[in-house]
Amino acid sequence: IDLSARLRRAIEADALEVHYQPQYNVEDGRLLGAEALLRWTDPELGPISPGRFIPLAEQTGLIVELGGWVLRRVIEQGHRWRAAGYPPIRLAVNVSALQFQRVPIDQQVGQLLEDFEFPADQLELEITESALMADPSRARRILQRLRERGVHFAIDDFGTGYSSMAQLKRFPVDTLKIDKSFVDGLAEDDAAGSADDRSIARSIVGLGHGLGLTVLAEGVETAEQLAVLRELGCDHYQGFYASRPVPTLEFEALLTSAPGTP
Ligand code: G
Ligand code: G
Ligand code: MN
Ligand code: NA
Repeated sequence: IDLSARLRRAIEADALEVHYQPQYNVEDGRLLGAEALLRWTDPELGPISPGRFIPLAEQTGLIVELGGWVLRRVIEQGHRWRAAGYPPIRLAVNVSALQFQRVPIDQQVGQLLEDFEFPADQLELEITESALMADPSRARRILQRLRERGVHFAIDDFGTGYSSMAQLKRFPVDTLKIDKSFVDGLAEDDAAGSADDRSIARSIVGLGHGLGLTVLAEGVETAEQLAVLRELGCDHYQGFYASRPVPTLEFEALLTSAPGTP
């Protein structure tokens, strides 16, 4: 059977998994939230990366079910953590561009928040610039509706797209995520591009703060990168330096032992 039939089967059988990558405050190392990241292991083919199956789900229309599945799974998990008395954190869920175009996520998310009595302000949706720019007025309406309920929005992979400041300030977003590609070279002395990466990161922090937004750096792998981000005034970060995306139980251990950088 083909890969998309396997994926459909996996969704129906609840055989996908969500891993959580913690997000921290740069200044004091406090655990603030986590990005939910899908993981799929096919019984015969082994692990298949979301970089492969998300585009497939988009092509086949399965993204509707898949997107709904991951939102439900994360909100349900968030509800459980709340009920169990874990400290409140914000959970971030990726919404792909085609998913955003095809699924009325305002309705989908609104319903799930009600079903699980989940506080809207503990949910963040990550969207790319290109998803917003495909149909800016529709995007604005959808974001507005969810923002009114309290849902947060982050712009994922920021800096790799082409949105202008003028466009950006018209969307009710809360966070800019500095793309990993600009974080990679942040701390290398004299390496080609490292001065550029620092300039870009500095500009994004300035732009974000100028618009009243939080700025988060992703893909932070070293203490040196984190030190540069602290110098630049970047607010939050995630990355292998602190933690990889981890399964639910491991994340619970992090929640229990919070706060603190590793
Ligand atoms: O976790 P990893 O780095 O392998 O993810 C690869 C890509 O897949 C990233 O771009 C990430 O945003 C995307 N991705 C992971 N989980 C989800 C998900 O639940 N929904 C969507 N739309 N994309 C996801
Ligand atoms: O596109 P998006 O930003 O959602 O993708 C997040 C992806 O980046 C996930 O697949 C996650 O596993 C990966 N990731 C997170 N932190 C790091 C890191 O420090 N280094 C590397 N190489 N990948 C990371
Ligand atoms: Mn993301
Ligand atoms: Na990203």
